[in-house]
Amino acid sequence: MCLAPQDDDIINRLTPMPTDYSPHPEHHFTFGLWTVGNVGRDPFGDPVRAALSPTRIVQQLASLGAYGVNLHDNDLVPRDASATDRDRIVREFKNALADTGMKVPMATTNLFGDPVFRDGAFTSNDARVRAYALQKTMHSIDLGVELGAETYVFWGGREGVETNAAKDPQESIKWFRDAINFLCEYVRAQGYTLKFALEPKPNEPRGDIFLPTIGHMLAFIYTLDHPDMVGLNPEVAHDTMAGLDFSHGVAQALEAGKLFHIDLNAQKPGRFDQDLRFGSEDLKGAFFLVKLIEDAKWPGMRHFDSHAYRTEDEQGVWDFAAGSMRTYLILKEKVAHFNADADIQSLRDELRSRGGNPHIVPKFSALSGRELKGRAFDLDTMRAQGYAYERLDQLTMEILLGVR
Ligand code: GCO
Ligand code: MN
Ligand code: MN
Repeated sequence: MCLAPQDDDIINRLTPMPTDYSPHPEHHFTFGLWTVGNVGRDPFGDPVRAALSPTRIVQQLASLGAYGVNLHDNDLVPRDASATDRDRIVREFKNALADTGMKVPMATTNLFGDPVFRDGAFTSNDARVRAYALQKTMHSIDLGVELGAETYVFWGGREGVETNAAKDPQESIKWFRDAINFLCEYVRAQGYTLKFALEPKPNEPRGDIFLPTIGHMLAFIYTLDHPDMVGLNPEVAHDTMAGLDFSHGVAQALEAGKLFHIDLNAQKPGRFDQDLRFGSEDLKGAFFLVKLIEDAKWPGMRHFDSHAYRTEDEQGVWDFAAGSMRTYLILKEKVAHFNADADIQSLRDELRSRGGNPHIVPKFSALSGRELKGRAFDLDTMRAQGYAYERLDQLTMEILLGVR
């Protein structure tokens, strides 16, 4: 087959497609207060932007078409706020939510900023720190539920080591398990319907973080007392930092019914945690991620855990936010093109029907085992045949490049 377009294709291409990439609440786009609120501090430099108030963030994101905002306890209520201050801040924030219709679908705890967590929270060597981390998380869960959160994220950025002389890694896993079990019981005792989403990351800020990948976390979940309450919050950048194919990890979580939340951003491999705008690196990876999520009709939140370049002023922050959602919607449209592309689909159909009956390897029985042992294969033909993946990938690239 050649790549020359048919007449119909040329006509289709000349007819402008109705394109509307404007985000709306039903797209379920969310941002963290800490993401658009990022002031551009880095290990080498001071903040470059003024802090934005949570109410301003809510109003701006609502006007851009987002569904909601997510938060750490201390993104909203400062660490040293009095009880009266806390109530006032929460009241004002709730008013902004009510005025705009914005939701808070996810909440989480800051278990990394306070120097008390320098050796971790649930896995600190100091038992008092482990207890304080539980206390802080219980209060933060109450806040999240008060704001309507249905998912509660655990990102253990400080749960790790720089030197393996510091901790017994088996004991650390047990401490982490004890903490999650304790908090599951707390949620049940309060009568909350909250689900937990664990977020793996291989390193940064710790030299090495425990439970570093989706696979590690998934295996860990099944050792918990209430595995049904606990799933995953995977993040593009984190698996990319580990050199893994993110969409494969997400697929495994989806297939297990454990994709409870997702952190979308972009990242160059082999770098520090960049938190780049979704789709701005590895466009093909972003495309196959959107394809996976959209084809599965996954109902969850499309959460952007990323921030504007440090070069930006406030306008750049809103450009970043609008761009994140727009890129997702453009890729969603590309997915529809891919799924409707006759050449691509016929190649895929041919691949899937190759070898005849897809159940050619039956469930084991004494009979099927005996039959398979005796079957003759035409190995020469099977060895000689190519898979046309070059052509398939080129067609995919041409969709992404906008010429198909
Ligand atoms: C990171 C993490 C965090 C978490 C956040 C919510 O690399 O810093 O991705 O942004 O997602 O703390 O739990
Ligand atoms: Mn991250
Ligand atoms: Mn994250």
